[in-house]
Amino acid sequence: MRNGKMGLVVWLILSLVLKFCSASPTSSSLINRVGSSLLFPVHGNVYPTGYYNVTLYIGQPAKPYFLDIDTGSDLTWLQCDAPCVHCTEAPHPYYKPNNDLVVCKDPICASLHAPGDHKCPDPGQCDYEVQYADSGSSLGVLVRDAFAFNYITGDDLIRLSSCGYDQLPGPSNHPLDGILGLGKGRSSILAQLHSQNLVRNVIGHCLSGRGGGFLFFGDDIYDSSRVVWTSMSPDYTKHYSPGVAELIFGGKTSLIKNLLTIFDSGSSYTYFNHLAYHALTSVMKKELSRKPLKEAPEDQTLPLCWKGQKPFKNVRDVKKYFKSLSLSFTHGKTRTLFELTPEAYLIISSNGNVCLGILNGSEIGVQDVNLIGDISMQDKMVIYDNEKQMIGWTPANCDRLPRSKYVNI
Ligand SMILES: *[C@@H]1O[C@H](CO)[C@@H](O)[C@H](O)[C@H]1NC(C)=O
Ligand SMILES: CC(=O)N[C@H]1CO[C@H](CO)[C@@H](O)[C@@H]1O
Repeated sequence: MRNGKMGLVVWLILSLVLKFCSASPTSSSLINRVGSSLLFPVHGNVYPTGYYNVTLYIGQPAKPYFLDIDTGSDLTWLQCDAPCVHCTEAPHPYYKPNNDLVVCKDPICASLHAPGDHKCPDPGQCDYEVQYADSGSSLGVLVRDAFAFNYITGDDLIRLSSCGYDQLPGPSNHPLDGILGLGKGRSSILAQLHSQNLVRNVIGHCLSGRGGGFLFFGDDIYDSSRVVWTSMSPDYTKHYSPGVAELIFGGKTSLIKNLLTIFDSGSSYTYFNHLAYHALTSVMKKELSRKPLKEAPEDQTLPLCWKGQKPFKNVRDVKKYFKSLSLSFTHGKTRTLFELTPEAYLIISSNGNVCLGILNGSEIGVQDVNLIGDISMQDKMVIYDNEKQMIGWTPANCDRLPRSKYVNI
């Protein structure tokens, strides 16, 4: 889910079809081998950049595009030259759609629309409108195109090209070419890779608090026994949600129960509904009134900032004034905790103040769900296993790519 403002735009949506570019006789057996992963280095940070991006090569010939990684939506979008209305400045020339439009009758097109809402004013194309949580909608058409990547299993490098996908432009404050939709819907890139038997139906990311990190498809770059797992909620099928959580302050005080949460890498910050936000900020303000920190309303970086005697450089400088938070998920008799240390909810602004990176979701129109954004997922491997219907996390050093028996792009 992206929270940036979006206008009405003509977007291009690509549908993924994998093809071998240089099929060697052994390729297909390697590709079908279970236990392979695709690994992508990630760039960016929560602050000041505000997103994490990967580079994908799309089209024939393949051209690079920087895409925001978003586990909160399914469609992958590029700003495109269709022509583009309301497009924003992008790092690369706009994608030029090929002529391989997905037709309206195509099942993938039907899967993007609610039943009964799938109309075909122009049978030759699949129109799509995406509604964002906070603002307006974006329009697009579905196109098939190739998407090239290097795929390594063992010591073998296989170059594939696969057909792109749904393209959508980045929100206006993000100088990117588009969004990589990593959700669990049928149109997601993961579903497409999985349906080609390339990888298990699992994705994960490791976002470093120092910037950068990696994204992976497949299930063999982590040790499952070290991961804390919780079930995905069967009631909430659109997003990666472990269901409802209890928010706990300082290890013992229960602030609020029944917070429906989703893990959303497309959101830089974490968003709580106004009740939880109110409960949290009240208790924090009370705690801090006894500490040498003063509210700094003049700092517009985020809604709530505090200043110290001297400018701060790092969250480590202020950690002692803040308590940990945790989200507790209960499924049957099992209780799992997702811990938020101060690093997982604070940033240091360019003015040297410390600011709360948990925001009031009601202000951007997100009220029913609570979004666990990038800030709270830093320095953890977060894994979305659609086969077991589990979400898992484990502390990790995201600065180093996992040892590359696996991939690199
Ligand atoms: C959160 O946002 C809503 C909507 O703008 C507002 O009514 C509410 O007062 C805000 N809550 C806090 C604690 O700031
Ligand atoms: C705009 C932006 O931050 N782009 C980065 C996206 O990732 C690539 C590497 O994959 C970087 O080189 C870009 O600077």
